[in-house]
This record gives sequence, structure tokens and C-alpha cells, in this order.
Amino acid sequence: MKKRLITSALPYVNNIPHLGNLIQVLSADVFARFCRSRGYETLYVCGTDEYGTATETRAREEGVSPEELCSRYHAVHTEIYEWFRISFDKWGRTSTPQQTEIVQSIFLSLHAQGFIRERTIEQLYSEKSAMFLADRYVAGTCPKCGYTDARGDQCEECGSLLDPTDLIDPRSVMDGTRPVIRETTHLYIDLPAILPRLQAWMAEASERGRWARNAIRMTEAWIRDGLKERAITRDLKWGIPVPLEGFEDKVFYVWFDAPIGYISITATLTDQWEQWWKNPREVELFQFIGKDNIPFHTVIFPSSLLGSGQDWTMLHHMSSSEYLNYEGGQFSKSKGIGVFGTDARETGIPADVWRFYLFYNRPETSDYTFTWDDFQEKVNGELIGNLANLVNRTTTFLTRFFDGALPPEGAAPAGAHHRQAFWNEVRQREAEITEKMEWAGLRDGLRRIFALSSYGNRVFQAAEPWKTRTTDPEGTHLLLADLVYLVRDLAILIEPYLPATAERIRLLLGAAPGESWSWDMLGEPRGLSRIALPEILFEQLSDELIQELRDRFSGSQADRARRALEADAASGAKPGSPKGVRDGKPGAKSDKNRKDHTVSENTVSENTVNENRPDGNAANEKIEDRFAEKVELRAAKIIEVEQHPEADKLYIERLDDGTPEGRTIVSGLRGHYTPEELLGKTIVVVANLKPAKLRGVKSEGMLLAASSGEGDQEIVDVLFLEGVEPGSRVLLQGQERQASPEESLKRLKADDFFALPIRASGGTVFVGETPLVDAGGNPLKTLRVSDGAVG
Ligand code: B3M
Ligand code: ZN
Repeated sequence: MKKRLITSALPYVNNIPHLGNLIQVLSADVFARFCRSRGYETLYVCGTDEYGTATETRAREEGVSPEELCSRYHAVHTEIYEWFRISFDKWGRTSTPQQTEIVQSIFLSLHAQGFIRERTIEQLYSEKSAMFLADRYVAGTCPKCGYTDARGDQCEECGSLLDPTDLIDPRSVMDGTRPVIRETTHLYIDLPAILPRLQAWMAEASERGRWARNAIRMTEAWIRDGLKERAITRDLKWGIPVPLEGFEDKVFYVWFDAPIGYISITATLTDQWEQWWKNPREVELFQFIGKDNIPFHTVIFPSSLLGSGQDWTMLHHMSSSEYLNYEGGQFSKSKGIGVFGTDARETGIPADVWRFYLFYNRPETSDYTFTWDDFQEKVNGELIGNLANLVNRTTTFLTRFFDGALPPEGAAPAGAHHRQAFWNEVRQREAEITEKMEWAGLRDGLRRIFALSSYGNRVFQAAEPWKTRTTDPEGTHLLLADLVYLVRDLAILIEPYLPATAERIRLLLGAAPGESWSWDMLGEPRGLSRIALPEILFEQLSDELIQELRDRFSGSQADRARRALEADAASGAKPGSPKGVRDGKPGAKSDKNRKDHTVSENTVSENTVNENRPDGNAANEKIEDRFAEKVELRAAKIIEVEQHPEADKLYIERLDDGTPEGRTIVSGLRGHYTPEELLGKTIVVVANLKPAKLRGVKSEGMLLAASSGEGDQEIVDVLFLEGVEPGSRVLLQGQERQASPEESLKRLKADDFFALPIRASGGTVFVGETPLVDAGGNPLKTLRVSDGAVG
């Protein structure tokens, strides 16, 4: 048996991972736990990817050193992965001496082999910021597909890798200015010269290692489009120094050094790292990444290794997942949309429940959309209704009627007819599960495990032990024993996915604490004698909780911060309070989902193994209608601005809203606008918002602003109107039904409002698919933030 070396993409240090990012780390974790249980010598390494422009820039903005920034974020990552129980053998980072040493040595080998070129190029330079612009810091229109927000290294829309100078209408993301072109000299890896080696390797490896289909397709397309030399140095400080004369003030490009991080992180664990990384005959490398990172792992990194002329352990199996989307759109780190690692913990829902859901729907062969309804349905229906139900009914029955004891071994020959059929079926299914998991078919593996649990429920149901226990106590006892052993097998099978639950089931079945069970025990019903007292494994996810979470996590981080501020100020009102917000909200549940999933004798439905239903966004269907019914937007003119006496970030604004008395609002615009920039302007106010006290000052509504970015990088863009009267309405285009002002005024709760997201997209402001227009029929436009949440 070959050793198994397992990696998951090294997360960028300065981003808090969201559920979509967590999938790779979790996937590698499940696979590593499976391999250990099967008895493979296993090593799972991962760590934070720390070098590069993003870190350097962020550190500069925050006034700390990059080292300090990295340490701070590294700790945040560490906590999240601990909470999710990721079983890294080594969790490291790339800013180590080992990384410098190994990266420089691979570079020098490439150089000695003649695969490094020197080129003087023209590069985009921001005169305003006095710096060369890293690829990611140039945005513009993709020359391949026309997407207007492509980045200089890659178009997120069509996946093309780009050079920043390819972009049409380039602009600096840092300062918005149009960059100028300057000369600079860089080092290139000669991919075309390495190509014959790469192709020979790839043809064999992709087949033998059964790469994911998207990986093969993308890599082939990449090679077919023609490989170019690629720059591997950058004009930056925060990176690995280039050990070549004349390049002392440059560092390696982060994508050149990052994959080498897998190797150096191993080197921080053991001096014997070459036993793993220079041992292709005894080691198989399994890599878990998201599909956007495919070419870096199937072309660039392998080319670096092949071109070095040394005998590296190369990629064996590539597991590249598709995207996980969130409710209406994409998870977004930069926009702060979705559920983040830190959030998951704060919900109070155990890590295993998240792990269950993420794997049950792992975006293995197509994208998947996370919705709160789906989460509730799958957890209550499958995790609780199927698996926990089997565990609970079996152990409860054995405890109640047989005092928790299993029949003595040999009480019924294992070859007895009914037992043989049962165990043949179980073993057959277990073999299929093992085969799936061997190739990291983690979603199918989990689905089949749940199908096996369903089978157990059906057997229980069909045998009617509640009747037979009086007519045939011995036979009933034996049936229960088989089911308890099936539960034991299920605990072994789910351990990679749900380690904490597996541990609880182990204890429940009478194992000693710390005793470990492994794959080779599957299908062998012996060894247990007495079980412990049954306990409930999971709490149902209630409608109230799901509604509260949906509200709490709607919109961007900026929205959420604003809500928190409001909630703080509004005396005691909790954000996301579920009361009275049920009806007419986005995602108000269909009747199908409304039924309670109680643990019952009847929950025995066999789930289909290949089911993949990205249950889209039915939840968001009629957002426009609900918006029109609930929200009253009006133009208002700012006639006075003063600093809030109690809060640094807040202004108090007096508005002319067309009424004789006018109104006052409080807004967090200080730092984004000076009073002069606001005075006399016409803005959009949510006129029927329930007044709230913000640090002691009553705010009658709020103004609309688009925002993007987080923290210090947040950009706030107040929506200004021109040529309309104060008090005039702002409506959805074509909106006929209007809430009458008398009826709706001052009724809308902040939570209700935030659950109806308004977004800027391409500079226009939408609710759902419909633009908002002013009284003159002009669509509302943004100035500084073309895409972002409006609140
Ligand atoms: N840090 C991209 C990411 O976090 C990048 C992966 C590196 S893998 C060597 O998605
Ligand atoms: Zn594109």
C-alpha cells in the first residue's frame, strides 16, 4: 500500500474563509480520516498562503507589518479549523525559512536546467500610488468574454488566465486611476520548453489518478490554447527574495511560491520530508482545491517540479470542486456575503451538522446553492430523520426491552438465514461506499452511507419488533443486535465526515473513551456486549431558528455591521428577532418545508444516491412584490449636518422630506463624506422605517448608500438624486401597487427591511431584477461602488 500525501489549497491568510472556501479543507480532512481508518500511512498538510500584494497592501493600510498581519489572521484561521475539527497532520504557513530555502532551491534548479528567461516588460504602474500594480489590482474588461470586472490575473467569469495588459479599459483597483505603462525586468518560467515533459506526465497521471473531469478539461484546454512563458517575479517587498544578481529588489510571485508551500510545510513538521515529497514510487499525492485553482495545480506547479530535473512526488488524484453559492448569489470574500467560518460557530449549530450539510451537497460535479431552507430540510430530514432516528430507535429499544445487553455471541449462528441476507446486503453496500471514498467521491460516499442507514430503518420497520418482542423475544433480540452492529458500522463509516458524532455513538455503544474503531471492523458483527444509556444526538432546526439565521446573515458584512449598530442603539431589540417577520420574507418557506420533521417510525425513505438538485432560488421569487408592499422610499434633501456628540462615526442630518415638520436621521457616514459634501444634496430615505435611537439620538429612517469592501477598505456611496422634489417617491420600475403612506408609515422594522436586499450591479440599483427609479423615471445610479449591497 502506497503512502498517502494529502493537501488542501492553502487559504489566503488575510481572508476569513466562508463555507465555500471551507469545502476544500473539509474534503481533504474527510479523505485523510478515511485513509487513516483504512490503514494507509497518511499525511495531511495545509497552511496559510501569506505572501503577495494583498497582504502587503492590507498591512500598509492597517499600519502594521506584514508579519504581524499574517500572524493575526493565521490565528483566526487556526481557530476556525479547530472548531471544524480538521485533522491536519501539519497546519503551517508559507512565511517560514523552510519555504524560502525550498522555493529558492527549486528556482535555482529551474535556472540551471535552462528554463528561466529574463524579459524587460512594460507594466502597469499607478502614478497616484507610486507603485507597480499587481495583477489582481488591475481591473478591466475581459478580452475573451467581455466581463467588465475581470482582474489582471484571471477573469472570474470565464476562467481565462490573463495578463493585466490584456484588459480593456484597465483601472487601478487601489485608487481608481488609469494606470500608466513603465518598464521593468522580470524572470519567466519557460512553460513552452517544459511542455513536452508536462504532456507526457499529464497523459498518464490524469488517467491513473482519475482526475476530476473539470480538471482534465481545463488543463487540456489550457495546453491547447498554447502555453506562454509566465513571469514568476514581482516588484514587491513581502515575498521570497530572488537569489539572482540584479533581482535583489524583487520577490517571487505568490503563485510560484504558494504550491511549494505544501512541501515546505511538510519540512516544518519533519526533517524526513523528502520521504514524502521525493518519493514518487511509494507515495500518492491527493490534492483538494476549488476549480478556480486548477491550472496552478495541473500546469504551473507540475511544470516547476518537472523542470527542476528532480524526482518529485507529483500529483496523483486531483479533486477540484465546483462552487458553492449562497442563497441569491455567490459567496464573496471581498463583499462579505455569506456564512463565514466564524459565523458558523456563532449560530450554536454544532460543527458536525455543518459538515453533514456541506458534504451531503458537496459541489462535486456541478455548482450547488446553499439555502437556509435546504439546510433545514436536509438536516431535519436526513441527518435527524434518518441516521439519528436509526441510532435512537435501536438503542432505545434495546435498552427498554433487553436492558441494553446484546445477546451472547453464538446465540444465533452468523450463518442463520435472515442474518446472512442482512449482512450480505450491508457488506455489499459498504464495499460500494469504500470504492467511492477511495477516489474521494465524498458526496456519493455520504449519500450511500445515508442510504445504508435508510436500509436499517426499513429493516426495523418491516420486522415490527414492537410486536414480535412478546411473540418471539429471542428473534427480536437478535434482530436488535444486528441493527446495533449496523449502527456500529455506520459510526465507522461516518467518522471521516462527522467525527464528533461518531465518537458519541462509540460511547453510546459501550466503547471505552478514546477507543478507536477502524474500517476493517466493518461487516463483522461481534465485540459489543452492553450499550450505554441512549441520548439524543441532534436538535431539530426549528423554523424560528432558521428564520433568525436567514435574517442575521442576509446582505453583506457591511449591512450586518450596520444592523448591529442599530440593534445596539435600539433599546434591547435583538438583530434577527424572529417575531412577526415570518410572512412575506424572502425565503418564506413553502408548505412542503413547513411540515415538521419529527423523528418517527415512518421516516424510512430511501434517498437517491445521485440526487443533485441545486434547489435554486425559488426562495427569492417575488422579492419585488414584497418590497413594493413593505418599503416606502422617498427623496429628501439634507438641510443640516452635525456631528453626533456621542459617536465618532455618526452624523445627525436634518431632512426636508416634503412634510412641514421634516425629519432627522442618523447615519454612519463620517469618514466617508464631509458635511459639505452632503449638505444640500437630495438623498433616498427609507421613509417608513421604525424609528430607532442611535446613541441616544432618534433616527427617523435611514438613507440609502451602496457599499463594498470591509473594515478600512469599505467604500460607501450615498445614492444622490437630481431634479426631483423632496418627498417624491422612489419606486420599482413599473411598480403599480404602492403602499399608501398613511398605512405603512413608520411601520417597517429594520430586520424586515434588511431582509429585502437592494443591490447595485453595474452601477444601477436593483431590487431583485428590477431597477429603482426616481419620480422622473430615472434609474438610481451609484458613483463609487458599481457592485455592492445597498442599505
Ligand atoms: N491561496 C487561493 C485561495 O486561497 C490560493 C491557493 C493557493 S494553493 C497553493 O483560494
Ligand atoms: Zn472572461
